[in-house]
Amino acid sequence: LELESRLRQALAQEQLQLHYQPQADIATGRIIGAEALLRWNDPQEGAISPARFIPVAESSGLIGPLGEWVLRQVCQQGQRWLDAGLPAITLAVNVSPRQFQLTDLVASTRTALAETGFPASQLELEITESALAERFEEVLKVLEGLQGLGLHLAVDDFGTGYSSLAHLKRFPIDVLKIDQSFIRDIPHHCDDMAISAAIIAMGHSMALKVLAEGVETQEQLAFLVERGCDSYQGYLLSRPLPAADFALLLQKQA
Ligand code: G
Ligand code: G
Ligand code: MN
Ligand code: NA
Repeated sequence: LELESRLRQALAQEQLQLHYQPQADIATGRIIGAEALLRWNDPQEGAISPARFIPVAESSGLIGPLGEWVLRQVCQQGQRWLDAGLPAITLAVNVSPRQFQLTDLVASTRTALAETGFPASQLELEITESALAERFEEVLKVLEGLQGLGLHLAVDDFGTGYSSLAHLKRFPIDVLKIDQSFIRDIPHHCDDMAISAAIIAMGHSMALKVLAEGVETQEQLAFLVERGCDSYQGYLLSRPLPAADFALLLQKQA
């Protein structure tokens, strides 16, 4: 079967899983959130990366129901953790630009929150910077609708997408996520250090929080601490974890 039909089946038969990558406060080192990342274990092929199947889902339109499934799963999981007495943290969900066009993102998010009881204030949607570069008025309307639900908005892969600062200023954004490509070569690349420092300073001057992605070494973390970055995620802290493992980690620090 083609990838698209297999993905359709996997979604229907609940063969998709979400893993959770911890995000920590830079000053205290405490876990304050997690990014939900899709995992697909195909019976024949083994693990298939979202980098491969998300584009297929986007071009086939399957991203609509798939995106709704992810939102609902994450809200349900988050509410279960709250019910189990785990500390309140933010759960971040990746949103594809196609979900803006194909679905009523505001309505499906409102439904996921209402049906699971998960507090909107603990949900964060990640929009890639490139998605913000197109159809300004349409995107603005959706983001304002999402903000009206009380959730948070993060710009994913920031620094790679050519969004204009004039536009960025008008979007109701809470967090910039520095793309991992700028973190990878710290402290060996002066340009990357300059870019990362500039993003932190710019974000703060716009009253945004800044999170660094892809942090793998103590040196990278030390640089980010020195520059006043707010939070980070990456293999140094933890890889994306199955839900049960993430819950154990969260419980340990409670
Ligand atoms: O987890 P990994 O690094 O393999 O993810 C690869 C890419 O797939 C990343 O760009 C990530 O944002 C994207 N991705 C992972 N999970 C989801 C999801 O639930 N929805 C969307 N739209 N993209 C996702
Ligand atoms: O595009 P987005 O930022 O959503 O993608 C996140 C991707 O980055 C996920 O696939 C995740 O598995 C991966 N990732 C997370 N932390 C690290 C890291 O420290 N190093 C590398 N190379 N990849 C990471
Ligand atoms: Mn992301
Ligand atoms: Na990213």
